[in-house]
Amino acid sequence: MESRKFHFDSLLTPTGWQRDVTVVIDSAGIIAAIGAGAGGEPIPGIAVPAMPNVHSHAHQRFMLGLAERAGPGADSFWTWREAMYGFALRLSPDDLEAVAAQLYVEMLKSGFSVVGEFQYLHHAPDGTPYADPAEMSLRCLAAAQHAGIGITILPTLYAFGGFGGQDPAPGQRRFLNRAERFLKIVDHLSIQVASNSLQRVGISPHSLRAVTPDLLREVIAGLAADAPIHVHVAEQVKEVEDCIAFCGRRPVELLMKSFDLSGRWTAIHATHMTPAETAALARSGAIAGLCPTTEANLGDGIFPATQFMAEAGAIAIGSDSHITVSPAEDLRMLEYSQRLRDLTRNALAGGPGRSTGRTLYEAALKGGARSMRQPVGAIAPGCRADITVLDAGHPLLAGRHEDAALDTWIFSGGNALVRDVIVGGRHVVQDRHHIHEEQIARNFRRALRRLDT
Ligand code: NGQ
Ligand code: ZN
Repeated sequence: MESRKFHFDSLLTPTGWQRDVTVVIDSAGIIAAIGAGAGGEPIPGIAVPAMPNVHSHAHQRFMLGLAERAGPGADSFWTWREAMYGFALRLSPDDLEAVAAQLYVEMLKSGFSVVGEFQYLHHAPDGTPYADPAEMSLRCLAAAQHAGIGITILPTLYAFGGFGGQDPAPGQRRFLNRAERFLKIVDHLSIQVASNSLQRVGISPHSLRAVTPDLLREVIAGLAADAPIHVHVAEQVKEVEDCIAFCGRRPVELLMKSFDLSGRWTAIHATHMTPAETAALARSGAIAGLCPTTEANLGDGIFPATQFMAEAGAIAIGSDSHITVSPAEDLRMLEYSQRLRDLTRNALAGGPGRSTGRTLYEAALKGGARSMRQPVGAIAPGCRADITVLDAGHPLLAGRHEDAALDTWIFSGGNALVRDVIVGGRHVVQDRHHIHEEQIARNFRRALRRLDT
């Protein structure tokens, strides 16, 4: 790619809002300089760093709208999970690639620029590995490449059906690996991403239900020292109860006792914590990967965000099941969950006079970049040029500037306000249109017809 220059009317930098600025991007898609005044291609609107989406299960995109019907018995996370397994058993590699590409276009159009793909459909529907055991994760990389989104691929380590090494259920057969084959998948993906500046590799031990600490330690010993590690933890009350019955400790306690958590770790959900666990997780430097719209959809509970953020805990957001794909809506739901619980307003603003949207947006940028381990999350020299531009001409933004515009996006306008998105200097969403959206949508519809939903 050639080096490029874009001009923005209004831009959020680490030192605050700037007006009338030109961003110079080098041929590798990295920001070389930010300067005052005109020059370069004008992109009208309000520019902010694009948001990382740290938690995605791409395959779940294809069951949207099909799990919101009641019964026969009482509905719960666990009955949803059974339904999800049924869908997961049907996707071929071609289907997954088509579904993921469509999802990634939707992410880009909502203002995300990099995705953490927590990918656990490794094998054929009967549980037999594909000729290349990394096949399904490679399809996610191909989909990301086609869509032009950054990706941290996190192949999932999954070996057991419950705490203490229980046998897996038949519906989990596509997910299963032990250390040796799992590390082959990681190695193959590492070779694949080596020359791609938008892609990197980490791992995702599914949960302390699906891996034992010993198995996970064995795998970590075989990884690059800085590879990110994402793990689901303490999402459901039953999971907490089962963990206590198994070992006398709660899941977050067990995780922190078994591993030396640090900024390399992202704890997904961490919904059910005591105040002592909340403080300890915040101090550990691990990122809390929150998925507020999915957590609401699945009836998980409310993350203790007021305490966690007051203790300087790092947060990031993810669209997880993709029930909605929208950084604005996930941040809004996070804030509203605290308001509904505590009967307050501006629960997470972080101090008098501060904008709630700005505080949350900047926290999720910083935590998201660390969680993805990619040079994103800020419009500053040395960072990748991942930029989301809001439509200043939209009536909702009339007379709204800077923090008030950000708050209007997050609390009122949502995805409808996103006009342009740049990833690594490439202008992939232009005036609400993704450069490959027709072809990707065609492939997606074809896959859906094949799957006959
Ligand atoms: C998942 N989803 O892996 O897709 C999980 C459900 C489980 C969320 N936790 C399965 N939201 O946790 O066992
Ligand atoms: Zn998940």
